Amino acid sequence: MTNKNYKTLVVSDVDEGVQLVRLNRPEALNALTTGLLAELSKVMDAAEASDDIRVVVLTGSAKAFAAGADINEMAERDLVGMLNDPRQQYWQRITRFPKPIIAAVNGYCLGGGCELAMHADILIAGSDAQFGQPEINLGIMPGAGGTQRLLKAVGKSLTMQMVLTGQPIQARQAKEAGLISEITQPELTVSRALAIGKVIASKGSLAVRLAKEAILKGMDTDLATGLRFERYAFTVLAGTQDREEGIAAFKEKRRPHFIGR
Ligand code: CO8
Repeated sequence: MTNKNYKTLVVSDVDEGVQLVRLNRPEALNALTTGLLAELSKVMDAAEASDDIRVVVLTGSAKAFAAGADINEMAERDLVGMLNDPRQQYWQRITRFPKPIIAAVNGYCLGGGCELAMHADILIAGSDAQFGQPEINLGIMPGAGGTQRLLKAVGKSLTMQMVLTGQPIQARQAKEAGLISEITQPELTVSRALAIGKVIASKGSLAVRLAKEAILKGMDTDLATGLRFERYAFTVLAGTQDREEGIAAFKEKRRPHFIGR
């Protein structure tokens, strides 16, 4: 079953705690319009509020995860339009999403599309995927994290090469560089992402949330601050029923049943 209330997304029913969201602008290789980002933001609001949704899997089509920001729309925005760009709040919405996001990437993953994929916590890709920041070919540069998140994921040299030449890398190089964690056959990317999502969804949601927060904290802080946050988060979990259940289940040699408390 899918939700038909979106123009640019296909949102599937939640399955074992995982919601699949498919970008759906086939006429433009899923180029990201303001409307698409607004819809995605709305989906994120609903997913955050829902206890049933533990993980979101974000995907595109077989040909493209997303080929970037919509260039036609971008062309209409001048400097003032950019300063007042409503898309900033939508990107922020995705950044602040507290539950895990898995990007299942096939085909072109370029510009804003690559930046969107890098908002995910786990990226997996089909062997035919290609990742790039081609903005330089348009006389501009990445504007939604492409210089920063890519740098943290793959380091300075490859980031410079990708951003300054505009040339994409293939899935294999993306895996070697640490941008993605797994390569699959293209037709299996989504099912593999859903399977990973279901494993995560079976864990204690408080532990998942705090672990995600701690890892992201480590992306943009010094080690001592990151370790302090980890220690606090670890300590907070000592007060949860899920911790008691996890330890009891281990001792009783059974599967834990976590309740998110
Ligand atoms: N925007 C709008 N339309 C697009 C885009 C795009 N980014 N990419 C593809 N399309 C459209 C094409 O215009 C074409 O439409 P039509 O059939 O009406 O002519 C249709 O999708 C199919 O595309 P192609 O015919 O070009 O397909 P090909 O298989 O020949 O080529 C490519 C595929 C190589 C991906 C090619 O389409 C391409 O180079 N696309 C543009 C890639 C690009 O430059 N992306 C970066 C865009 S800029 C950006 O992302 C900045 C982000 C900043 C975010 C800041 C937020 C605040």
